Amino acid sequence: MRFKALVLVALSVATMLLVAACGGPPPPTPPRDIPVSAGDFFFAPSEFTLKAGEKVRFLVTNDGAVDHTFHVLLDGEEQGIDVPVGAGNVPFEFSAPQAGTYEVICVVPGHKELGMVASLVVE
Ligand SMILES: [Cu+2]
Repeated sequence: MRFKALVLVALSVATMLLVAACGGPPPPTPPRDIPVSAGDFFFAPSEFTLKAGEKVRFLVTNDGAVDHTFHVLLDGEEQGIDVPVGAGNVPFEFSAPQAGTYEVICVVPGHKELGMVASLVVE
């Protein structure tokens, strides 16, 4: 009788573990949205803060009269983000692999010099 109870408990525990294991990994967390205004000639906000490895989604809206771009650089090196910002809202995802102060610029000639620079601080 005691052995039967023990077997039942063991089976119950095994079943619970099996059910828990079949649940699979939790669904991925959606990226954090960061709205950005690209105007003539600025980015607003002009500073962003995120964590290394955090997935964010920039929602860049061109609020100016001319085309702009959104480039991310670290120590002058392009980080694979080369987004033209024409009319409308341009969403794209970004994840900074390492901590540091990245630079966001518009590469249309003259725009960076006119103030299209933002700082992206990755902690
Ligand atoms: Cu621009």
